[in-house]
Amino acid sequence: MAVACIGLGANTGNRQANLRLALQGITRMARVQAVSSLYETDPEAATPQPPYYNAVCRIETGLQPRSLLRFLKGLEHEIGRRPGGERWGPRPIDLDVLLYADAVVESDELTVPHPRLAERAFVLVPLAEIAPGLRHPVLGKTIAALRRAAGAAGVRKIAPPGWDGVAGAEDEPVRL
Ligand code: A4P
Ligand code: MG
Repeated sequence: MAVACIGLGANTGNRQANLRLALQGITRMARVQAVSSLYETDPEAATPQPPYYNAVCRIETGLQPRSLLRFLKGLEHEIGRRPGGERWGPRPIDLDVLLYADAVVESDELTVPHPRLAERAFVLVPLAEIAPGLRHPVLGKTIAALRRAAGAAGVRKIAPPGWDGVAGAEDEPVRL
């Protein structure tokens, strides 16, 4: 089993519902250990597009990195994303493998840690909530340090942890 962090983003449709569907889907293949607050973020994009909802989750999974990516791509399709849109274009759901244990992967299909992780406030602000002490295996810096350096411009909290109803749900005591 390995601990991995997944970035979730959506900027079309019912953004919060799309992120929740993705988290529910992820529970089919992984234990969701923690989910960040929900944020609305200014788009990083070449053309004007709606603001994103972003969040990050920490999971424990038996899938290897490439299988995890393929599973997440299938989930994007289930939630209504179709291939062929413009790069960084508007999308109902985007699921990125941000970190996978301390693995460094570089192939045509998959780059881990995610190549733009270290400069994106919309990733680092939620990631620092749930994994501040994790160290970026290439840069050697903690997520907390990267988050401090990136700041939080354009990142607004919409809802505190618990918005998704998924994290730790299986650990809830049974109420009779
Ligand atoms: N790929 C390689 N490494 C990874 C990885 N670690 N995780 C490949 C996920 N995918 C990875 O991705 C294109 C290809 O990247 C995949 O087929 C996979 O093999 P995609 O999701 O199909 O397309 P994309 O998302 O448009 O491209 P890209 O380069 O992944 O963009 P990003 O970095 O995901 O950025 N602004 C705000 N505020 N919030 C956002 O969430 N997201 C993006 C997309 C741009 N601007 C944003 C946000
Ligand atoms: Mg992507």
